[in-house]
Amino acid sequence: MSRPLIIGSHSGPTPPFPYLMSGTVISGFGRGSKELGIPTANLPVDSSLTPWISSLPSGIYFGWASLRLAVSHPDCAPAAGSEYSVFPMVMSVGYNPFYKNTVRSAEVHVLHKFGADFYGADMRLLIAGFIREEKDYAGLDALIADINFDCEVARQSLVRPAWKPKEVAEDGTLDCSWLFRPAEEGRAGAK
Ligand code: ADP
Ligand code: RBF
Ligand code: MG
Repeated sequence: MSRPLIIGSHSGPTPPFPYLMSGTVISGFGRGSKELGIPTANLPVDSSLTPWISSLPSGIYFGWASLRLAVSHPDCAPAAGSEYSVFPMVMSVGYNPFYKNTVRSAEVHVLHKFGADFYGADMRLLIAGFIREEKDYAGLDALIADINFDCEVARQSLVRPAWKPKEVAEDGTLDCSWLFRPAEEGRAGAK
């Protein structure tokens, strides 16, 4: 079934978006997603850290990921005056019906080819929009094809000016200052 490549209004995210989430990158299910070409950085699903997470519908989302990478990390390229490097992302929240998980997970595929892992890094997310519900599939190839399509949706949707992360929001641009803020101020204002 065909679905749209571009999601959301040309004037930017609309309520209830954006959602802001943060956490430390933890180990996931260890299913070898990396070998499939789709590594996912997992965040704890913890309602004491992210109060709204239990009411967020399960599904596939897109937006921006901000990573506080060690200075020695090959991809450490922080924005001016910030410790955080910002990349587009796609994200799955839920029970992965294809794998029938019993625990709800939040996992982020960052749209960047990394030279090294970043387990333990502080990650902030700006979830800008909803792509689709989670699905079950007849086989792994169909799941991978759908995820690759999600990546293209994220790229094409986020390249529009009103969806790009600007440290200081200009007229009509998305306020993403939270993605760049110093570590100790990160939680203030998180929705
Ligand atoms: P796990 O089951 O532990 O989550 P994955 O196979 O999903 O293992 O790999 C996830 C790890 O791969 C991340 O925690 C991160 O350190 C690393 N990684 C490398 N490139 C990416 C990327 N583009 N997006 C997300 N994680 C990546
Ligand atoms: N798992 C599912 O069971 N159904 C899905 O529809 C689904 N969609 C995903 C979309 C994206 C963008 C990402 C990053 C993951 C998705 N997953 C889904 C989770 C996937 O099964 C998990 O990352 C596996 O570990 C990949 O092998
Ligand atoms: Mg993972």
